[in-house]
Amino acid sequence: MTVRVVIGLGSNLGDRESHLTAAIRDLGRLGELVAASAFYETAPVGGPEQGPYLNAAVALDSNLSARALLDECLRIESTHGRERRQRWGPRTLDLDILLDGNETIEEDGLKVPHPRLHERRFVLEPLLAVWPQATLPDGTPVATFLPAVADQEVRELVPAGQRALTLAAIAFTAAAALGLWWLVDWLVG
Ligand code: A4P
Ligand code: MG
Repeated sequence: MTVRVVIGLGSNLGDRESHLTAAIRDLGRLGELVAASAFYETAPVGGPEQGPYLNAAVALDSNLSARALLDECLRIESTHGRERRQRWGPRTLDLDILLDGNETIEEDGLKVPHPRLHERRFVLEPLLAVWPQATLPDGTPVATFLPAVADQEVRELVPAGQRALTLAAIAFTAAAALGLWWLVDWLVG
């Protein structure tokens, strides 16, 4: 049976953007990629002193079991040189199954929904970007958790292409305004 799955991605070691971009491509092979969020620059939560993270999320429609998805996530992490030295320590790539349809799983080494999902803005923002209507298995809308974590530092990154377009639009508007002003000045004068 195909269900909607959300996987959270995080990286704060090496070329963070490349790790996330490649991992999104790999995750897309585990089902039908419904949506991928923007990247978010986020302050580390918990663990030792470490650099800022890039976080993101993808929504997939997949017929893989949660256990098979976890195995795939661990495999993808290891292709990105993921090492486990300390809990919540810096990592090249972390993939967490946040939601798996309406399933609740409490097994050894696999807990879904992700147990800390509701207390982390770096998880909630990208999750809601790919699935605004997401709910926990008990029906609670995920969006209801956001206000309580509003003080955590999370900044959505504008993709380079979009930034270039915005700058070009500003430059064009300024040039047009200047041209108009010059024309009016010339006509009146
Ligand atoms: N595991 C159990 N449930 C799941 C699940 N739903 N998805 C098991 C994925 N894995 C799950 O994870 C340890 C084990 O959790 C896995 O082997 C799997 O069997 P890990 O990735 O080795 O260790 P970890 O990530 O250090 O531990 P944990 O408790 O999963 O940490 P979190 O909760 O993922 O937090 N700050 C920012 N800004 N951004 C971050 O991405 N990430 C963390 C890690 C801390 N602070 C952060 C971020
Ligand atoms: Mg993890």
